[in-house]
This record gives sequence, structure tokens and C-alpha cells, in this order.
Amino acid sequence: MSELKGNSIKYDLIIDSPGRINIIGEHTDYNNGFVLPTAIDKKIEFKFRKNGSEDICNVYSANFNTSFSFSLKDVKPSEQQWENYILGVISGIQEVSNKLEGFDCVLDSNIPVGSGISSSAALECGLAFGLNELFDLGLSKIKMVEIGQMAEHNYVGTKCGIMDQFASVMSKEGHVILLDCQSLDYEYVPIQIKPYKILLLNTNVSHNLADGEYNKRRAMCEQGVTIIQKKYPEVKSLRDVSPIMLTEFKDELDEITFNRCSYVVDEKERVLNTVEALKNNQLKVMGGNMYETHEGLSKLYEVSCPELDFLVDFSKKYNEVIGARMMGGGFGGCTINIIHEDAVEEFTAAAKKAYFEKFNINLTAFEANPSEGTSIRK
Ligand code: GAF
Repeated sequence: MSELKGNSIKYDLIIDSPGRINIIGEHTDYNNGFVLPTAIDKKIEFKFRKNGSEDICNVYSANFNTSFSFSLKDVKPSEQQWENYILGVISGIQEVSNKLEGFDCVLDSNIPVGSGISSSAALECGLAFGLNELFDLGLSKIKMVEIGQMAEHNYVGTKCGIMDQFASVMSKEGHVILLDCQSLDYEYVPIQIKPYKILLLNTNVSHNLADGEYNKRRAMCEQGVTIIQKKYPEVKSLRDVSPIMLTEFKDELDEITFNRCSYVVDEKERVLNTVEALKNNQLKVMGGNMYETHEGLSKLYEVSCPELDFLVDFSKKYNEVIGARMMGGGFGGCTINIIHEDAVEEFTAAAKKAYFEKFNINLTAFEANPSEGTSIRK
């Protein structure tokens, strides 16, 4: 296995698989709502080669300097969580194809793990994409997206929606994707926001209650739907519920479930409103919506944390920041900020200083540029 590390080895194929941002539409994907994500210029590089074996596969992660091997004849969940992202994808491919054979794969990533920009989807989708190419599996892009999502459900244990995998595979440079998570219809919307930039501030915290809490949020939304269905049987998900309809259930739903549902139905409207604003270059409207989203995620959906709230509040002191919010599943990771290009340097330095003073943790910051989805390196 150690020879896999060698740079002199010849690989058959190199794949770049990106992380993603999401302008707005958080925790809406598994409620069949809308999202507005895109891939960014942070990615995992995969080098692949066939190794001539019928079934033995070797995977090496350069970042963690760790490797593992498995047989295609015996794919099952592992105790090592990172291996499950890989094994889950292999298992998903085996459900639809018997063409896999032994391969070697070397991974090298510049996506910060646990930062809410979905290194996990990049891992799942890059693997599916690469193996599809290497073994000529004939999988459609949507099939690869679904295989990635199911790896997360069945092997990792997070009942995630489809946004991250969809963004990782389907994105187009310079655009965000308006994705309808119910029909999977989508539209590429240009994102030309000059003189503004997209700046991510990474709290560098990842509170470990995240996974269980994510699944609990999903279950609560489904519970809410079950109660609403007693009066409105045609309602299939929170996608079908308007803010006014929801108020009819204020007494029937317990307060926490009501708050969770209330955030989701409002967020659905905010995504559509934000797309119109973006198309009409009303960037301050877009930014205002992002602040509202953060408020909902923090107070009603309760997936924020003190570090994220601090950074969003801090951004409000700067007129040059027109919108900010926590991004992704929550409980840590990054905030996404829309900031005037002239203010990036000063704001970043001030945020780093204030954050360190408050939490004794180093903040990291980087600009995110809407980029192409998973692709073969030419
Ligand atoms: C995580 C999940 F993987 C996504 O499906 C999505 O629900 C997101 O959290 C919240 O919007 O990234």
C-alpha cells in the first residue's frame, strides 16, 4: 500500500471533485423545498488506476496519511467513519452494476473537513464519478448523485438531503443552481455579484452532537407533516405547506416542532425571493434574506452555535457586508458572507482578532468562487 503514495506511479485517471457553498435554502432539501448551491474552487483530487486484481481495492488518503484495503466480494460498513463514505459508494454501485474490479485510489484534498462545505459529498461523488469512468459503468450523473446520498444514509448514518451531492456533480462555473428538491428540476442562475465577493469564515469548530441532531430535525419536520396531513391529506411534505396554513396548527404542534416547521416554510419562500433578487441584481435584498435565514436557523431551527452567531453578529457592524449566515448542516463550520471587495482584507483581519479574543480559536477565511462540478482532469 505504501507504494500508492509514490508520485512516480502512473495513474489511469485524475478526477477533481469540489466542495460546495449554498447561498440560501438550508435544511430545505429533505423537506422537498428549494436550494441555491454551487461547487467552489476547493476540491478533492482522486488518482485512479486499475490494479489487475479481480476484487482487491486500495485507498490512500494523503491528508490523513492513512490507507485501507477491502474486497469487492465483502463490502460492509466499517468502524472507521471515513471508510464508510467509500464503502457506501461501492455498495451503491454494486446494486446497479457488476463491472467493478480491483483499483487503487489516492485522495488529496484542500477542503477543510467539518467546515460545512461538504467534503463528504465531494468524496462520495468523486469516487462514483471516477469509477464510472475507469470501468465504463454507464451511470448517469443523477445516479451518481443518488449513490452518494445513499452512501451517507446507509453507511454513514446521516439522513441527508440531495443538495450537497447534486451541487458537487452538477455545478457550472459562474452559476448557482436553483434546485427543486422534489422534482429535481433545476436552473443555472448566473452569479455575477461584482464588486461583492463571497467570503467564507471557518469557525474551526465542529460540535460533535451534529449528526444525531441533524436526523432529529428531519424527524421533527416529518412529525409535523403527519399532524398537518390529518386535516390536509394532500400535503406530502413541508414543501406543500404555506406559512398561513401552518398557523392553523399552532396549538396542535408542540412549540419546538412548530418552530422547526415554521423556519422551513419561511425558508422555502426566501429561496424563491432571493433568486428573483439575484436575477435583478438586488444584492442587498439577497443579503437581507441571508440574515433572516440565519435568524431562523439560530432561533427556530436551533442548528447554530455561539461561534457562528458571533460571526454573523460581528458582520453586521460592517456596512460593506450585505449578508451573512451560517451555512450547511450547522453546529460549527463556516459562515458565508457577501462583502464588498474593498473591505475583504480589513474585515477578515478584524473578524480574526475579535474571534480569537472571544473564543481563543483561530478563525480561517477564504474566498469562494462558483466553479465547475466534478470533472476529469485534462
Ligand atoms: C447537510 C446535508 F448533507 C444537506 O443535505 C443539507 O440538508 C444541509 O446539511 C442543510 O441544508 O449539508
